[in-house]
Amino acid sequence: MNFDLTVILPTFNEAENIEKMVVTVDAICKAHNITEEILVVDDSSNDSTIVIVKRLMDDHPFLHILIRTQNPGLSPALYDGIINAKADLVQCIDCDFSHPPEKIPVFYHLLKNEGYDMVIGSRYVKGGEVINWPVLRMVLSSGAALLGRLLIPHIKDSGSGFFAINRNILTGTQLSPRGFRMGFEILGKAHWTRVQEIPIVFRDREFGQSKLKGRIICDFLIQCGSILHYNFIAMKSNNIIRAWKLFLNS
Ligand SMILES: Nc1nc2c(ncn2[C@@H]2O[C@H](COP(=O)(O)OP(=O)(O)OP(=O)(O)O)[C@@H](O)[C@H]2O)c(=O)[nH]1
Ligand SMILES: [Mg+2]
Repeated sequence: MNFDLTVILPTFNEAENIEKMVVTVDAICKAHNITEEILVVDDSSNDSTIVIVKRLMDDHPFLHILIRTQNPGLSPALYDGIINAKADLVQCIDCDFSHPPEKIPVFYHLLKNEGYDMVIGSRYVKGGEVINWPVLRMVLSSGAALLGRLLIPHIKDSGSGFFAINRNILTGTQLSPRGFRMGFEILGKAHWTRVQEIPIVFRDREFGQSKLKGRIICDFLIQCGSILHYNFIAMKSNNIIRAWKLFLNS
């Protein structure tokens, strides 16, 4: 079967959200004539997430699951999902309704019909917003976004987990996925030409528990070092210079 789009749902213990996410994403795609694969990438959840997905797979032929047993983490899971997707156009979206699934057709249109390489759902462009975050979370996220802008200045929300790519831009790149910011890894290393941010309203999860840990800050700093090394020491990319030129010309 040919799929227009693969929607990746990364999961770790999302039993309270997974079924509703699958049903919602499918309804939105069907309403927009998008033939989608939904690929759940699970890091061996110890709740009933996997059981629920396997049950849903019986009557949802477009639903697949990848169960990972090594190197757990959101970015490594997204990377495996991108590699194993059946479509070249790939959408990543958190499985807790923090990212609005109804925006998926907008991402798809920009990739498919407008030829963008990457589309980012941004909390920090005009019209974007975060609802119900504690102050500390807001400060940490804004600080990370600012640090991200030192490397990729023309993108305001490089750390957003709600993004879509044409995965052909990964050909020949050597990514080192770690932490929570897979989109930033792609911006720092992959062969993109046209990237677009669209505003999204990010809502705190209603059900299930956050998997965010303090270690994520450390992971992000290591990732910044890795992108700097990739661009200026290994000389495998000139994305930082290109991003600065785009920023200064905008
Ligand atoms: N496969 C996999 N998915 C993960 C892992 N950690 C988090 N996720 C998923 O990635 C998405 C984002 O994780 P969250 O815990 O919601 O992180 P967050 O949105 O920054 O935190 P909250 O605002 O508290 O929800 C969710 O769908 C999680 O289930 C992991 O180690 N492996
Ligand atoms: Mg979340």
